[in-house]
Amino acid sequence: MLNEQGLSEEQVFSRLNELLKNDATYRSGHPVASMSTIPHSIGSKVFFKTIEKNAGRLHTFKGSAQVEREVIEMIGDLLSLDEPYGTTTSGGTESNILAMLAARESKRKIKGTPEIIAPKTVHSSVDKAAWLLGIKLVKTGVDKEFRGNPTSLEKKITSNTIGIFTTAGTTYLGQIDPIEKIGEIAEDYNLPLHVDAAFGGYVIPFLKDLGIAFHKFAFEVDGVTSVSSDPHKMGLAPIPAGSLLFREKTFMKKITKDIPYLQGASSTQSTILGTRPAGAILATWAVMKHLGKEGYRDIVLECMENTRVALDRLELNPLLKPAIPPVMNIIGIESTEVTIDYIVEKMEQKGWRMATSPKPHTIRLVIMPHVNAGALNAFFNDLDQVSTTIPAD
Ligand code: 0PR
Repeated sequence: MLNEQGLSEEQVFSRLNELLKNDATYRSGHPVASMSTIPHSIGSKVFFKTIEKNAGRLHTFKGSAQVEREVIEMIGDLLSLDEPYGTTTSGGTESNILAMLAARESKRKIKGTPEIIAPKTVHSSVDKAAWLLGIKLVKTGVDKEFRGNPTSLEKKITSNTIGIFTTAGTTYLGQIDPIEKIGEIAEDYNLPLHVDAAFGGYVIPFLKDLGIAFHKFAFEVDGVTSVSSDPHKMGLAPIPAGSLLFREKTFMKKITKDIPYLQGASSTQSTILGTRPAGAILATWAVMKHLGKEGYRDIVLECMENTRVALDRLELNPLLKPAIPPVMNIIGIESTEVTIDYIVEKMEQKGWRMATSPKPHTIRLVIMPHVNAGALNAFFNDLDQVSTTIPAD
């Protein structure tokens, strides 16, 4: 109910703080399955200072328009694209919807319902995009390590296929699809290929720099048409910050709509949202400029070292094991004795905010920067106890 008379600031804060006691805080280390984290402090500062700016009105906020272009260029640098066409978005969901829209609007004439083919490990936002855009999402098989199977994918191509979606850093296991092989298929059939690197976009380039792993996943693969990558995940920007980059201008044009009553840069929009916070874009710019490649490399190294801490703890528990050797800072944990549901119930009672994945049925750990060695050890102390306590019949 909206009160008739306003409350004092003090009353408002006191009531709000009471309500927010139920929120987990990143500082506690408890959200161990979140892809967000504490934004870098420079990002928070810029965000608060620029809170009233609207990126849906880039004619009014011309400086912000320039900053957005520079953000796209910096992300292009990470994704091996010198001349990127693209836009910032509110996150991975919006980017996937826009990438699918670009494929739909670029399609040659087809008779039936347009189809997008994707390994079954794609994020649920790809299902959402297909649902919104009237597209049939055809899901294909994965190998033993949950990477998309190119042969299974190629077999599903029909005259109604309008594009292929893949993932670099899957939500459940952090796995990377064989983008190079799938890129060849996309080229052979002249189909647009989207890579959802919402999570992996700020991880995979640095795994390479660190000599940990080398994956071709973005525009260095010829067949790739578009890549999404989220600053508000491993990019350490405040929410909502996503991005979608295209290799060619024609695809960008397919998602651009005229807004005839507005002037200059405001007279077209390439996002789903109209009014949208420029603050998140400006904060992304500040965080990226401030950290540089070196700063991100250090963060990824720390997350990978903490992933090792988690793996070492897992090895000590004979009843738990990782579903696959982790590719990045995401681990899916399988339990051999006690059911995942039981473990989740007991861990939630202990105050952990748990997440599971269906296939393979695992407990999901995302080792973000706030999930430090201390938080991990506290988590595993509880997990060891719960996973080795067989429930009574
Ligand atoms: N792509 C991948 C690979 C993702 O993991 C996520 C987020 C997205 C796209 C969507 O990103 P946004 O949340 O920025 O739109 N996955 C998160 C997770 O599973 C959050 C999430 C979960 C978002 C379910 C949407 C959703 O329906 O932790």
